[in-house]
Amino acid sequence: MKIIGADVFVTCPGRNFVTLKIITDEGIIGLGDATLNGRELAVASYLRDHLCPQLIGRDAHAIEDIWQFFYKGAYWRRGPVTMSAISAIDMALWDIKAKAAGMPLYQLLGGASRSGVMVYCHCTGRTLDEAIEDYAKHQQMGFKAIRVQCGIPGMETTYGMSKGKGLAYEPATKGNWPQEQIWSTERYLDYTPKLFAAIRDKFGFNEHLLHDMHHRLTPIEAARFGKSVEPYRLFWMEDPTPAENQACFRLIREHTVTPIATGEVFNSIWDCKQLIEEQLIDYIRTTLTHAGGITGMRRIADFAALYQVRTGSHGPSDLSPICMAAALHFDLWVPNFGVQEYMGYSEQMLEVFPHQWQFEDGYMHPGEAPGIGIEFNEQLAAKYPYDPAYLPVARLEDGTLWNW
Ligand code: KDG
Ligand code: MG
Repeated sequence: MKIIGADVFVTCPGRNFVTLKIITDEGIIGLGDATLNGRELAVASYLRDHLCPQLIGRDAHAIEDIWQFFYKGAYWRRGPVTMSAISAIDMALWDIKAKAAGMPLYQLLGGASRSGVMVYCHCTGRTLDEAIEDYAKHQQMGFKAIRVQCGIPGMETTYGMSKGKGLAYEPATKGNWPQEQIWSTERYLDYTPKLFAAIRDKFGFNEHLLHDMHHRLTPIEAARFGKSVEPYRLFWMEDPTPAENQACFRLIREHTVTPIATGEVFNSIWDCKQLIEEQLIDYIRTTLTHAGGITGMRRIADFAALYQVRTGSHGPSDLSPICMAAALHFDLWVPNFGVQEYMGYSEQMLEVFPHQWQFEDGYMHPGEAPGIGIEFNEQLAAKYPYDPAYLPVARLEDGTLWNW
């Protein structure tokens, strides 16, 4: 089966998504997600100008060879732009292979290891009371795992805080420049344990409680945080400190048993190596869209399994529904599955990407359609052209640029 076409679409049905469509001479098409929030056009160009022309004429079944060709063959390895492009190609080719086999992708990977995929949702609020209200809403929807974030007194806004009551969290702002936000570690460290105390006090310990620190703390601050929240038994604390220097996590580990998740910004197995090998984390957050598609993620998950590290893939709504659909197949199969993030999508987004997945009582299932079970409505997508938007940057109160 030969590849005869590869098209790239950048569409904004509320958020910018980069979609790759691979066409074969047998009429089977595959879809891949190449979205890199705030850098969409760079990935679209990498695909359009460099990789797509080199796909034409290749055997669509040769997934591993194509992956290796683009990974090793560029000479310049890794990096988010390169790896998002490779990931989209890989996802689209697995979609094609599974469609050709007449099977849902999870069957091709080895079959289901569980009956459903536990997903965690986002609970947010400008205040603690709003967060409690939002938690109750998500609990009623059946979620078994809930991430909790809220506004912090003395800070105008913070990571994970919704812009208005009842609104879903949206970090990016439209325009050509990132918004600047002020961050205070001291205020955060003092206030956040009160949020967990209030949630556990009101709702008990029935749901898994998760929290994202979004790379804001130093290792010793993260250690203090993890230790101080142990009574609330978090499922995980996410991205406690930036992970470029992986040895930093050792200090956190020495002080707390609060489980640690990291890796949403990683794009290869090499980014995870020391963290996994030295058992410095409990959950690896790499995603299909940024860490090499099914081919890259399968290698990371198998390596992680040796050290009892489980998967907890990134699944914000700034990755397209194509990534979500494929992730559910991966999650249903992967033996060392932990949890899957599911932020959800607007009606408008789901109209552009009609999907097969189902949600019931806190668990999701990718459905039984051959392939990854997602479509792309090109005509509708064309009505929503690219609209520049950027993630914010953070500064300390004295103006020093910090980690957002
Ligand atoms: O584009 C950046 C977002 O995907 C990220 O901020 C979301 O941290 C995130 C999460 O855990 O979902
Ligand atoms: Mg995160």
